[in-house]
Amino acid sequence: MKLYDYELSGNCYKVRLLLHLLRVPCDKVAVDFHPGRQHKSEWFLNEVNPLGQLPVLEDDGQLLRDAQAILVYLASRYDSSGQWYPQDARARGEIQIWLAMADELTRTASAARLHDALGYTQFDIQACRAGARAALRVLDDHLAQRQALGHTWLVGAAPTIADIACFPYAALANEGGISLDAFPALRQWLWSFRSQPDFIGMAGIMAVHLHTAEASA
Ligand SMILES: N[C@@H](CCC(=O)N[C@@H](CS)C(=O)NCC(=O)O)C(=O)O
Repeated sequence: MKLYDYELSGNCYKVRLLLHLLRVPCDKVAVDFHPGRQHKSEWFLNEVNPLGQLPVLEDDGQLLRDAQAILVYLASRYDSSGQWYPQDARARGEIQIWLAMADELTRTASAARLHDALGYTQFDIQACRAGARAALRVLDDHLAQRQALGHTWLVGAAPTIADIACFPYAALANEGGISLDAFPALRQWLWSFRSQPDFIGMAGIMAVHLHTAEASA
């Protein structure tokens, strides 16, 4: 298995995270997204992804693009526990809502981050930030209702690919100039997500490893 990957991409990170959680070994093909723009090269457009986007997964000779599609594929194929993409029509319908939301976060919060961090000045930064805040408001309202009922995750009793898909660009929103101060339920969820025992982070997203006094002594 091969992942066409860029270290600083939140969309690539979601895939790396699920691969890690499922203990699926995968070779990484580093694509020079910035400053090389290798994802727009003839090679990449012709042989990897005509949309010129990362991530792309290659497994058993099949090329899969789109982070959310890859999460569905990996969980369906490699998660024998069924936790990450449960076999339940209602849960799957709800998960799909948040997979679509993850793409909305890519169009808004991720674009704002590319603008601020990598100088992608072609984006309308005010529109990106406004769109991101609207998406984060929907997430925060949903999570506030869930938390009031004693739930932690977006769907069901355990984390699913819905949480993985929405997590990175919510966690990195500040890198696009978007404060999370107005989204307390979302911040609580980010903390819970980062506190999972098998969690791995990326640049800008740290794991929370809670140590007892005994463990760290
Ligand atoms: N819907 C796609 C969007 C992927 C995406 O926008 N990836 C970024 C990197 S994080 C990219 O390749 N951007 C280049 C472009 O859109 O031209 C997904 O979820 O994978």
